[in-house]
Amino acid sequence: MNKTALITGISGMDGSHLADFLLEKGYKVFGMERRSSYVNNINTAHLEGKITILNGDMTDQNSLLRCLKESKPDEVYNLAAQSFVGESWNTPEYTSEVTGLGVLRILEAIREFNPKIKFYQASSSEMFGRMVENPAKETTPFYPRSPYGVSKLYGHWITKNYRESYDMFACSGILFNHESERRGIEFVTRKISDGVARIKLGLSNHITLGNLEAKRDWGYAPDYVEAMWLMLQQDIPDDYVIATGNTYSIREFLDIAFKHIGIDNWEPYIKQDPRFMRPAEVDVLRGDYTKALSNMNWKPKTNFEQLVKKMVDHDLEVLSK
Ligand code: NAP
Ligand code: G4F
Repeated sequence: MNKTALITGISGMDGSHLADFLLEKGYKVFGMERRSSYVNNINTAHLEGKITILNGDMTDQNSLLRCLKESKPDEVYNLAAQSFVGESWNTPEYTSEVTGLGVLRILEAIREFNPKIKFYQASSSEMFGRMVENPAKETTPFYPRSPYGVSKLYGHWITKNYRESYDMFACSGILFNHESERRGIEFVTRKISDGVARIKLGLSNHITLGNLEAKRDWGYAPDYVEAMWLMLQQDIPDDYVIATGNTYSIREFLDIAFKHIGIDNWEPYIKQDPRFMRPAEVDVLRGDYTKALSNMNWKPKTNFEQLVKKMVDHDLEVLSK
């Protein structure tokens, strides 16, 4: 019989890619989104009629229980979060409520409704922060550097705690940065691909950024949602690092993006603004996905250059229209 999945954060980048992936697998998909006066369906318009949308909020316990009752899922993927690291210094309490305590709320709802439901938690490489070990693996000690990273750490440990306390099938994917054409415009990769496309089309003459030296282990989101699903198909619930094993700076991202539109000397197009600098920076991230490869046969399919070009090409196409 076909399985049913409930995805929180359906309107986000990962939520929409995961829905595409699960529909291909024959799942019945429910997506939870929060209701507001403004409909954010930019990533989900193509899913209309294919999935069922439920309204709920990570800060509202009863709404989570209701979403479970209405969807009766076999698997829950908790992707909802205040996911923007920079914003987490402006709204640390709210970020903790949604990104940290929200995980506890949904675990409690599952425990009450049906503890047999398999649960995926979207943990983050931001939990490694200062990177005590490079590359980081599942056993590397955590050292978060933002209210977001600290909130994710709570979500990570409470997921492990519910697994151990109540024998629940609860897994955390410690995902390193992953991007796609559906990435939110505030994140540095999409800001660059959009900015570069605007420059190419004569719609702008600069991009304003913060720290160009930071390095990230960037993968492609559609590759990464497969890993989320694989974790819930294993015999034993466990936590996995999902990464590419490579790290590149913002400068290197800019270099490929600008060269792709025929500009070699891109520095004059960049303005730097302290508004985009962070009170505490994560200088470098790099992950070791050996465990995911050995246990689940997962590996990334898209390399850095392909990722950058896909994003720029997409923004060129969208803006040209
Ligand atoms: P995203 O595009 O920012 O999506 C976040 C989703 O959470 C959006 O659908 C958002 O809905 C929803 N949300 C926010 N606050 C909510 C609330 N109070 N109640 C219900 N829903 C709420 O993030 P993403 O990049 O797809 O990432 C998915 C998850 O993976 C997040 O938990 C993120 O922290 C984590 N993660 C991401 C990466 C990465 O590199 N992308 C790496 C590691 C971990 P609205 O549309 O209403 O705002
Ligand atoms: O694109 P970012 O905002 O992503 P960040 O902080 O790495 O967080 C993303 O990845 C995490 C996984 O490691 C996720 F958990 C999280 O939810 C999110 O998806 O910033 C990347 C780097 C930072 O070092 C930042 O300081 O880019 C630098 N940066 C430089 N200029 C900028 C800018 N970041 C943003 N957002 N905007 C800029 O103008």
